[in-house]
Amino acid sequence: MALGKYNPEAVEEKWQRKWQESGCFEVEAEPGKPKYYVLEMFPYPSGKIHMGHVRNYSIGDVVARFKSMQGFNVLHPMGWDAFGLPAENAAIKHDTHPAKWTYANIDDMRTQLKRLGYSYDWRREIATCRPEYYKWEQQFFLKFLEKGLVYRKKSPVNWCPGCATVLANEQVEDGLCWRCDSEVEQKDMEQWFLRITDYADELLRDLDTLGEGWPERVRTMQRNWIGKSYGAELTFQVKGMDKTITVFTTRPDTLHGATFMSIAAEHPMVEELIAGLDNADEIREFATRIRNMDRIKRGADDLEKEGMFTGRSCVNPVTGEEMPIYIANFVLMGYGTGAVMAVPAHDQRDFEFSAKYDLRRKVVINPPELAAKGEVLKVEDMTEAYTDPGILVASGQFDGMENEPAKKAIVEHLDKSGLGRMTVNYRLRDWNISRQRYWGAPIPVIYCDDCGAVPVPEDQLPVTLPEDAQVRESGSPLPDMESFVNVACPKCGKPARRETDTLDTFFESSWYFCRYCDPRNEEQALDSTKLDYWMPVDQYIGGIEHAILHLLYARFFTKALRDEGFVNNDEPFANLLTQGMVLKDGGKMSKSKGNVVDPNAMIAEYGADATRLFILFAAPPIKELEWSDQGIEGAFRFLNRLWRLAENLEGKLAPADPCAFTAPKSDAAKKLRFKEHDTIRRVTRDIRNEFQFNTAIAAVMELVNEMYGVKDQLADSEPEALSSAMATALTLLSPVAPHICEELWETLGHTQALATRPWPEYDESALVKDEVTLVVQVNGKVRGKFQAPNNAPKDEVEKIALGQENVAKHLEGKTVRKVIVIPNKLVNIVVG
Ligand code: ANZ
Ligand code: ZN
Repeated sequence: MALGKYNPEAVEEKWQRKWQESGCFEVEAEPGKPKYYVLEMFPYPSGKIHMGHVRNYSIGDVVARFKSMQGFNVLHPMGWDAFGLPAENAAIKHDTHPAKWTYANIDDMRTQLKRLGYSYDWRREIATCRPEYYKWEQQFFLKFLEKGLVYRKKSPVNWCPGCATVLANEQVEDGLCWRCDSEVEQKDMEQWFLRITDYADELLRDLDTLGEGWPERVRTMQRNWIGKSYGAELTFQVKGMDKTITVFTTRPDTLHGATFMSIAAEHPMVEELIAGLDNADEIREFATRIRNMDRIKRGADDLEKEGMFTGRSCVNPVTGEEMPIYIANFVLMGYGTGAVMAVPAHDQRDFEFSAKYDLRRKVVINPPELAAKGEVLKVEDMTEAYTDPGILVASGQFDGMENEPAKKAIVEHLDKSGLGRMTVNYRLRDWNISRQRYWGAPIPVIYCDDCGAVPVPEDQLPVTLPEDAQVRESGSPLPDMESFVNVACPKCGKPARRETDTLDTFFESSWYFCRYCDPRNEEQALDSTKLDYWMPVDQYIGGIEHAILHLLYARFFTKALRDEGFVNNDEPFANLLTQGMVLKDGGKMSKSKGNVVDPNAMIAEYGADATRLFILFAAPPIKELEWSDQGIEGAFRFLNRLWRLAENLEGKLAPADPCAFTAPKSDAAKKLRFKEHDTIRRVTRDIRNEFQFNTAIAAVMELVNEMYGVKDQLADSEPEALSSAMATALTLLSPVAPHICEELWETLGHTQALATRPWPEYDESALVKDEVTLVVQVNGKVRGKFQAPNNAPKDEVEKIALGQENVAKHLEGKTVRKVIVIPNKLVNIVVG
């Protein structure tokens, strides 16, 4: 069979069909056989794959193929994160149904992914918008509800007027909707929440156990998001009222310096405090304006501080001094208690606020360097708050204490009168899972006038999303769909109404990796035997943009499912790789910039192998990757070069195993054999070491070059050397460019597909060189180089070194005092 011209399309189509027919990527749990679960974050079925997808899935595919060749039972599934707003918006725009739009996109994208030759077990494909999938998360919802992990409450929510829906805090970016960039408003609504805060401590603690497997950057982001602070709650009496205000502070040591009080515009006591004031209306207006301000902006350091006096004061419990109560724009409800004791000398925000409203400052923490000189920091000298540690002053019985131990001492002192206690506070909020949208999983609850919110009985699941809905701009059609809404109360049988909110789509992506272990199970959500075998995911791969949202929810969900007895793992993802972005001309690819490279066009022109090769060769996976047209052409040229090499040697090569060649005769064969084994060593090491595919590929390219260099010499005399090297090159390159490697492998005469072959192992002894190069120095300066037999005796090496022409010149008229030989490396001659 003559090879002919390299035609990627034909080769790729052929092998994709063969892999599919042989089912070589279909796996089952095999207790006793080591497993490896590699997963790429599943895509939203937008309809078109982009370069980010190609990068993500190509990285995952090399890992999967590499591990499989290393003998692991590899689970490598793919599916669709199919619910969500874009489908609804697209359906509105194109006057179609979100389901139709979504399923058509899934079909398109599946075809595109298959065209790239990824080693997925396609039998396990899932789409989260199918009732067979979301049925189970409705079941989880009910279990969580029963346990109190899901609850309903009225609360200010982020409302996006553009999408007409509530957004989670994580979906608000710089005060704008993450999807449509509308300004997000605050609104009070009844919502369903998941008590992720119950797991705050565990989520924080386990970040340490994830250790090396997770990028430090991601762990830090999660740590900050959870935001644990140790502090205290202190209670203040309101003057002239039978009321108190409690604050959360991380600095109880500064209590003696608290000269006023700042409360949030949403604080429940605002009305009571201002009742009867002449300017009450003005204050109300101010509070409303602040409430509608974006929360992120309100929390930003550079916010222009603004406030209004409420007309009331409270009393500092340790100094007895009056503290006027202000409404302040930077104090947020929902963090701590929504009230802050203001210490303008030691908190920068309070400092700025006091400057604006001319409020008293009082120094209570003295800088150690002043204390050492017997001086005290003066308020007049301050241009900003002093926030560093120091010694307490003007603090009564606590004077002279260091501020750290003073925290506890002051809280204990207040505790005696019930006015203070140590607490821990988290920045993390409970997860709002209600969405007022159509294209999502229905929340399985029914509202009855008599019985309240009644869970849908489990045997009535799934609550199926009605398919006959007409989506519209003005929000979800569900509330107006009588056939969906009107239902009998499961408890008392009276007419009742269904919940019309759907679940946040992050609910689906929080457990899909579990479902892949047993995706077609109709009896139960998760089969523990299969789960115990496959979980956790050994290598998870996706974008850094999911560092907080998805990854935190998935970790939480795994723990919640564990506590319900569904899962036996504490963490879902043992190792995480966040791949870098694909850039063009230094910027992110985007439609508006017109710099989008369409992978389908690349595949059509150069083939899937060249596209994969380029994207893996251009940069290490975690780094940004700059798209370059020359780059993909280069990748294509290399594959052609490989192809031509095989063509050149057609008829000369035998179907050898990698490293089959062991007894070289000529120098050329010796060198080639060394290169062959050294390439295995390098490629294996580079893939193991943080998946450095770029250098691994470079090593294979060198091997191919070496073969070109010696092929004419060896083709007739020692063709076994070439057969062996060729087998190795193809095997090592096959995870990256699988189709062409399979094809050439087959033309060598092999009958077993490369994809199912073992990863080659190099022979240490093949890496021992017969000859080594030594450097000669005279008094530390390099004066020559020479070849010597490997591990030659010292005196022999010394003799050759001294005999070197250039060396001899530098020894003339001098006495050799000492010769130092570092075996196989260096000879240093010391002369005087
Ligand atoms: C008095 C004080 C004195 C404070 C001082 C700081 C320095 P972290 O570390 O982020 O937890 N605070 C409390 N609740 C707040 C709210 N709802 N909105 C805005 N600020 C709030 O921050 C805790 C500190 O942030 C608390 O400690 C409180 O100010 C403020 F020299 O209390 B501190
Ligand atoms: Zn009822």
